[in-house]
Amino acid sequence: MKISELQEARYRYQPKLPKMLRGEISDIVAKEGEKTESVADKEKIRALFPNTYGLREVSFEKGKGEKHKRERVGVILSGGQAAGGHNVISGLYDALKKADKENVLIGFKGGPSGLTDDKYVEFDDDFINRFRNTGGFDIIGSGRTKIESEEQFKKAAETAKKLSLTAVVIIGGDDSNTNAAVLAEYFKANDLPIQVIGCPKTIDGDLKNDDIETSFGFDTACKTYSELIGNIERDANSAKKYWHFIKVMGRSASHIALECALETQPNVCLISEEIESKNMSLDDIASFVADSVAKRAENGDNFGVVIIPEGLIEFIPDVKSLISELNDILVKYEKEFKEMNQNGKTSEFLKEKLSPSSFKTYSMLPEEIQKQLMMERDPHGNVQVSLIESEKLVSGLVKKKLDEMAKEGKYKGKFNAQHHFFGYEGRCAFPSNFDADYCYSLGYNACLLIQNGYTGYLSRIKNLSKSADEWTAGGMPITKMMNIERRNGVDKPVIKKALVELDGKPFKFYEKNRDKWAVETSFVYPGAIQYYGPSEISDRTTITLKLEHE
Ligand code: FBP
Repeated sequence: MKISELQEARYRYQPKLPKMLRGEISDIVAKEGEKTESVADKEKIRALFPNTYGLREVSFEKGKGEKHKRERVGVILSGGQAAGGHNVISGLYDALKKADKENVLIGFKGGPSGLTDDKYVEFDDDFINRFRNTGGFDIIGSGRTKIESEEQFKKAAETAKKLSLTAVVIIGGDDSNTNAAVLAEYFKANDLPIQVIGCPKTIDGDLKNDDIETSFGFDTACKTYSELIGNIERDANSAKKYWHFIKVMGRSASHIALECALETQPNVCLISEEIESKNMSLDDIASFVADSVAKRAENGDNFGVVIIPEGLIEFIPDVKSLISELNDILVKYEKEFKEMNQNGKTSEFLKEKLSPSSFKTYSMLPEEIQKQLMMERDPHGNVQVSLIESEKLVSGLVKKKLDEMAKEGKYKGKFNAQHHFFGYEGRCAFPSNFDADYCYSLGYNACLLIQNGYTGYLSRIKNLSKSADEWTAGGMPITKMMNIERRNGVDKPVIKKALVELDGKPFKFYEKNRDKWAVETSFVYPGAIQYYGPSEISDRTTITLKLEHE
């Protein structure tokens, strides 16, 4: 198979480990901290996880450890791709082999279903070496299966017993690590000596808290999108004839949109969390963007860039209520909807079932968006926002608003819109040095958690705004991050998503500058990810992480 020169060079890149993880595995010891409680719904989560609730936080430090047991570990890549997944696996593999050459790493194919359906490969050096420091999840593939039925648990246990597994590592986002917590609890409750460790993955950046400073993949995805947005800004500033509406991934939280805005300084960046907190309607959003378009037109600048977070639609309060009602209705009347898709009587049916205010919101939306809102939910009950063309929705509303303003003599300009969606482009790029190092460390550290007997923990590497030398390693009980949320019409224990904090430093920085950016052309062109060269360029991380932790 032909490989690129960059891939060839990246095979030789040695990811940086925190200083404290270097040296012999047996020279690292675990130190336990405080007992933990879940972030919310304590009693309910405690009752659902009687064997894995309230565990203590763990930090690793240098010291004289004991001889560890022999391991046979299975690893799963779960959910959406994020740059660095291959490095989590190579870090885990290297640590296992360093601890004992006889240790075995097995990769389950196609996500969590690989475990329930007994589909796996066993890794060796040649296999792993072909994937070091590369993007993608193609080493074993990924999937979004939710392990929740008794039958799935039994099948997972059968596979694990058949393969004599001592542990399973799940590399995933909030939903996938919820799977990890549930599986850890099941194994414990059934006296099965199989540990479960999670690793925080998601480009969305919403799996974070005091312990998990960022999820992997966020850094690479934001840098990739920011490069493209910067290129578009430069094109806009050259041609001076288009307003570009750019939707960026991030199913729920707006961390990606915000980071890209901090990197590229567009004219407008919508932040879903702010829209929700200010109770902004679709009309308010249109006025907000149209205001920038009109002010720039007064200066003769009929061009600009607007960044829209993928999850926007679910945060507009009236649309949010509509979606929540639709979620319940779609589950309750599944059969009827299948029939209706053929006879086109959806609107009449919804008029009967939705509340009057939600039906009004539904009726205001363009037909395409109405259809997109009715599309099948993912296996975790989420609306598939990547399929909703909110960039077109917003530009359409802005155009309407500008037409009204023109009639009132408040706008004289030209408005031509271009639309973009940057999502899949950023998930499988070669991991930035940050993600390559972070992921390798997460995988390596997962092995230490296993060797020290922990289960139901998330691999935790901290101090990430400093150089890798100063990073620290440990583990955090997954139940600490959980709360109860309504999914597919049912209350479920899930990891609480971290949304953009409106009093956090990244948003405050944006808020302070946005009025200027809205009118002036303050674009910044970040350029492509650099893998080699001066460390201040090739190892730099996101502005978000820097602002949050400096
Ligand atoms: P994860 O939460 O699994 O990491 O996935 C996030 C994401 O990339 C979102 O940004 C996006 O909305 C979604 O996946 C797309 O899912 P799919 O790959 O199934 O189309």
